[in-house]
Amino acid sequence: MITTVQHHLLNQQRSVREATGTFSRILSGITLATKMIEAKIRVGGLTNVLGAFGAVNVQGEQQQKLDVYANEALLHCLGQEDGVAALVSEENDHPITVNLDPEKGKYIVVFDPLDGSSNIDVNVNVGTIFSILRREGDLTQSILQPGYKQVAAGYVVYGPSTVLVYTAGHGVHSFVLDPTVGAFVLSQEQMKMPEQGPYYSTNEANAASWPAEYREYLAMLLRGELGGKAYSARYIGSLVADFHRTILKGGVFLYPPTEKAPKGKLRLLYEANPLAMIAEQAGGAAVNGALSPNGGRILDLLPTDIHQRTPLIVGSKREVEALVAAVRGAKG
Ligand code: AHM
Ligand code: MG
Repeated sequence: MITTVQHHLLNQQRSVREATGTFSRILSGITLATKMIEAKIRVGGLTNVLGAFGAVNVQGEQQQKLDVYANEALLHCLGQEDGVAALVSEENDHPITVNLDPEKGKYIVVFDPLDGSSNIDVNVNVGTIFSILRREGDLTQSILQPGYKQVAAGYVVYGPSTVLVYTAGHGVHSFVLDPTVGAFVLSQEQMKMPEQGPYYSTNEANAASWPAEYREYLAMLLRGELGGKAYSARYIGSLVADFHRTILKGGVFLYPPTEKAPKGKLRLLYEANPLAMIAEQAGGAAVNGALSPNGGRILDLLPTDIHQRTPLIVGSKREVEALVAAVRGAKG
């Protein structure tokens, strides 16, 4: 039997008494937008969608950069939904309000329309990341909720196949886009991240400017002191793709603070939070490496700005716990 993502969500929602269908419609809006994005990516080189925004193509039309297109697709597919109070995008400086009627606009959707943009022009995996929050009174306060309050989170990775992974707080499920019917079809329910894995994933070119404890942590992984086997490296430079490998194979992805980006590079609301929720739901962990007993659990951080950055260490439990111990050992 084929189960589409819409069926899957409806089945899950049946157990929620007050479910009105709004949430399912929002997810449909997201999946429609990601199908539009994937269709553009598939023919990228053919239709002049690659390259700099602002350039004019051979037909004399304005070329549209793929991340601008991706943003517009999401704004279009979600901007007409009554149940959406506001949309927050990496591509927009400010939230876009949709329906401020408190009786109707119950959700806020936060997204990174096309993550890994440096990979767009070289035909390497990119992705879309999203997070759904419940509006609780004041809009700004609702947008700046800590990640543990997310109602749902997910991502789509545009790779050799297009895969959607989402959680609504009851496990993590993955779907593959079947291009022949245009539907995301269930491929795995209740995904679990291995407790430990073979890979570390980081931009090692930054290592000289990381805090020393991160270099020591990496050296420990390379010496095989965690679990007996030396780790191997994998780094794509697209967070969604690096995370997707980590959830399937186990290991750790880390983007520590650097001299250039002392607060980290990745964004809390639409990169770290959704992936942290998915990681935890799959049995993994995500921290920012703070010197606190839980190592700065990502989902506990209280955002102060919609585009706020954070260091991110996410992956299998064993590796994330070892990082927290390394930070505490160095500074504690
Ligand atoms: P983007 O949202 O502008 O694409 O930036 C985020 C990306 C992530 O996908 C990836 O993990 C990271 O930046 C790579 O950064 P770096 O090139 O510094 O290694
Ligand atoms: Mg991004």
